[in-house]
Amino acid sequence: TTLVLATRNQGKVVELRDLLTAFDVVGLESFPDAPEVPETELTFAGNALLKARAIAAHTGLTAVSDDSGLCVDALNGMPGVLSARWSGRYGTAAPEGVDRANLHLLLDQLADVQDFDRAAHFVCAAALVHPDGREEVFEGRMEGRVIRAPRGANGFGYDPIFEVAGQGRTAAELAPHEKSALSHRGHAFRALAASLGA
Ligand code: ITT
Repeated sequence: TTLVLATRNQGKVVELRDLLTAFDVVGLESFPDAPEVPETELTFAGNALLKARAIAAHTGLTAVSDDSGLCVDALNGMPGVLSARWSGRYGTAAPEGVDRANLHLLLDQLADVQDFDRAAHFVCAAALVHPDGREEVFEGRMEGRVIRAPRGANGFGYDPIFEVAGQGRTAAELAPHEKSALSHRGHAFRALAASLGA
């Protein structure tokens, strides 16, 4: 099966290629005219479906997408589906700069939040849309807490400030295979791969 990765986030692409080795995977760089899809839904699953449907329709191939984010208990689940757009920088600067701005905004917002109240979890919705219109969504989740200063150089996005439950290390301190074994994205995409018989 050929799968088109309906994402422009390079941090995701690296992890997804590793999770989908059983398939022939092509990236959006092969489709320069692919549409930008506004994320107008209020749920991870809704946004993931919007992205995969648009790319399946454009390419005529089976598309997979990832909508993900960090939900912080002390912020009533925010930034959640707004995780990429939280700082208002999205699309206006290089992705690493946007990630850094988002991460520091979150640290600022949690500055007065006590250690015991810093629980958070990542969510990933993995959508699978076939050109004939069949579609499915798989969700995965990873528990942890937001620490006070970044640690670690791996991964992307909020990884350096997210200490993974039971690990004593941030997601950015895990090796890539360790992160995938535990992560929201790993759980969601292993289920997606299994549904395709991998
Ligand atoms: P596409 O829509 O093109 O896939 P995007 O970057 O816009 O890319 P999202 O809307 O799903 O993707 O935003 C995901 C946000 O959640 C973004 O700010 C990420 O940095 C963050 N995020 C998701 N998974 C993460 C992970 O495993 N580690 C750290 N941050 C993560």
